[in-house]
This record gives sequence, C-alpha cells and structure tokens, in this order.
Amino acid sequence: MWFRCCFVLLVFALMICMATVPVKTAPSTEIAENGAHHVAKRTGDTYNCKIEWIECTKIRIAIQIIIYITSANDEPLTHDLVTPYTIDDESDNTVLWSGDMVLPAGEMSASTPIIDLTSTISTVFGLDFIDPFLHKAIHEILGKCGHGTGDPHMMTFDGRKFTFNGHCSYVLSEECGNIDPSFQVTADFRGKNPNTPYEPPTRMVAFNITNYGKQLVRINEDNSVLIKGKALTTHSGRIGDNEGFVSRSGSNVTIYLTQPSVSLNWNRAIHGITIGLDDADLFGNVCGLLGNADGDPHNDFVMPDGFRTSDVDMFGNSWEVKGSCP
Ligand SMILES: [Ca+2]
Repeated sequence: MWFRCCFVLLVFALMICMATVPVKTAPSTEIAENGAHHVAKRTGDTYNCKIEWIECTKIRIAIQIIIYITSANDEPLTHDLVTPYTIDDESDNTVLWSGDMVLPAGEMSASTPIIDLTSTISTVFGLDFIDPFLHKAIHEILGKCGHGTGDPHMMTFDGRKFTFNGHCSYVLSEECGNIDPSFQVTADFRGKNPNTPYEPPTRMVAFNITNYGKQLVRINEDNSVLIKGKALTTHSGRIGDNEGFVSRSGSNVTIYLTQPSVSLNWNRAIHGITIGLDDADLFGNVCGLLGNADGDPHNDFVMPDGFRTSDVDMFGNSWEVKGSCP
C-alpha cells in the first residue's frame, strides 16, 4: 500500500513537472511553412536571399535584403511568399532588426525596405531566415563591403578612405593570386567634363564583372547592361543557370554572383558603387583598389606585385587594367 502511494505521488509529481516545462515553439518556421506550403511542392524551385550594401561605414550600415526565385520553369508564384528574418549582432546575440520578407504572387523577386542600422566597431552583423522551400533555418554572416562614390571617394573593405583620380580602367576587387580570378570587378574612370574625359576630376562610369577570365556582366556608361554579351531588356535577369542575378531599378543596377558570393550595387545618379563580399573565404584573399578585407585598414595599399605603398597614386595606378589607358 505504502509503495503504491509513493508510485502514484511520483507519477503525479512528474505530470506537474512536465506541465510547467515551457514548450519551445517555432513560430517563425510555422509562418514560413504556411507561406510556402503551395509553392514548396513545385519541383525545380530554389530560393535565394542576398544582401545589398547601400552604405557601409564602421559605425553604420544600410542594407537591403533581396529574395528571388530561381525555378526550373520560370513560372511566377501563385500567391504571396512570406518568410521572417532577423538581423542580430553576433558579438552579443542581440536582435537589431526583425521583419518579414514578402515575395508577392506573380513576382520572381522582391526586396525589403532599406534597413538602416548603427553599430559599434565590434558589431558583427548576422542574418537569420527560413528557406521557405526546404524549411531550413539559414544563418549568414553579413560580409564586408567597400565602396566608391563621386570623383571618386573610395573606402576599402576594411574602412580605409582615399581619393583617386585615374582616367583608365582599374581593378576594384578580385580574387588574389590567380591569372583568371574567380571574380573580378573593374571600373572605367572618366573625367566629369565629357569634353575632357581623361582629365581630373574623374569618376566611375562603367564596369566589367568577370569570373575565370570570362565576362559575366558589363554595365555601360549609359547604364545599359549586358549579360554574357546579350543586352538585358527587362528589369531583371539571371546570369547563366545559377551563376548570378541582375536587377535594375531607376539608376540602380544590382548584381549578385553566386560563386563566389559577391554583390555589387551601382547607383549611376551618384556614381556610387558598393561591393559586398558575402563569402568569408574571400576575407584576406582579395586584391585591388578596395583592399584585402582582412580587417586591418593599414595594410590595404598592396600593389599587384605584393609590395605595399603609402602613395595613393602609385597604389591606384598599379591596379590599372593593361591597355585601358588612352
Ligand atoms: Ca586590410
């Protein structure tokens, strides 16, 4: 009798204990699965999410998250696709921003509003979201970004600022140490005064994006875009099967390369370009006017021969594309 009482009490205690243990819920997953329920059954659909660096300084970033569908049959979605996301500070796990990415029915791509965040020098931005097709939680470290605007004021990936008034074509960034690098972005610099295109002050006007020596995308001076030599006639287009994506909106051209993961945002209105390295393998392994992305701004002026200089013009001219000067 005594044993039976103890057993009943033990079971009762266990029931109370289980009832008070907080149940872990995953609301974000449920939202994503609900939103993706129908389209997830289509075959051949994949989903991509990219980060566009609008502005990047040591204490402030403005980014936009772009989502787009790469499906085998090019059919748009039949209903809205919603997936939640958060941006956090990896250094102390605080949530800095959260929202829903919405891809409307009938569209193949969409973007969030521009997200403007402040930070400290130690902040490490991270992005979490649910892949609505595979229902997998995805975590990305937001990469490093470098940019150039105006005539041209440059900032390397590590935050070093300088002004360089070249009038030829120059390597902004490329994978180091490879004759045919996995990616290379070059910019044509021309004079602000069209009558004197080779005199300062100059600014960037056109770009070539290549991988392994082959041209993927060309942005011309009139903002027309060529993808592998063919004119882009719509607001967006894919590069190859899965080599990247180009979208245009007003004076902006945005390009994403998948391998390696590099993003580029060109705003012709301000002659500003921002390049994002979204692949951590590139950190410390890139060269060009935007530096080496190893976290140290002091060692960014490395020339193609591996020597460092403190002379801005010597550094800039060393990255001239051979044969591009008049
Ligand atoms: Ca550096």
